[in-house]
Amino acid sequence: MELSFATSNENKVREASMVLGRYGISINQSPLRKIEIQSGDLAEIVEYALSHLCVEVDDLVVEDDGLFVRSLNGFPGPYAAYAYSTIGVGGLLKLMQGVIKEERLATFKSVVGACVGGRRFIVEGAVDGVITEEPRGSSGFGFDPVFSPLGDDRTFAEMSIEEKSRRSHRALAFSRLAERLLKEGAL
Ligand code: ITT
Repeated sequence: MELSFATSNENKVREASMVLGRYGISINQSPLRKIEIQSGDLAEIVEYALSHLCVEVDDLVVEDDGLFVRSLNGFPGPYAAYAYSTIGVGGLLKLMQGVIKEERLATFKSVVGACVGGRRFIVEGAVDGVITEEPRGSSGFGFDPVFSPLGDDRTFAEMSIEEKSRRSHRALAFSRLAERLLKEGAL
């Protein structure tokens, strides 16, 4: 089966493709874009986007992510894309200057929504980690150079895409989607 991913971010497609490929599902980037409402709740953003896109198309996927930094009371949360394009990685590190290692906890969350065979599916994945004191690595995208998942000293940007696509919030959400589709006979 083949799904279309309505996203402007080709890195997301590459990672999702690695995860879904393990289940025999292929995915391509769709030129359609999700309408993104302002909400603190990623699932609400995804549900709204699906409610518009799924009227016209089927076998479609959307994803919304957030980066929740504990010492910043959850900022940037669902505004991670805006924070990345405005203050960037450097700005985030500046905001966290003086925050000690033990208090640099953060969570990456992914909510993935799909309409397949006329049915809607919403799944989530989250991974806890720390915001490093300086950027490391050149793989991946966005905040990857400063996010290090708990239990590993490396940042996501120091891992291959193959490895990140086994451990990330996106990896969890897309494997959950594949499992739901298989379990509910939607493929
Ligand atoms: P869409 O077209 O799918 O919306 P986007 O990149 O704008 O693509 P989001 O709205 O979900 O995606 O924004 C999430 C932002 O969070 C993204 O732009 C990155 O800056 C950051 N982000 C999300 N997942 C990430 C990951 O795996 N690694 C690093 N940064 C990530």
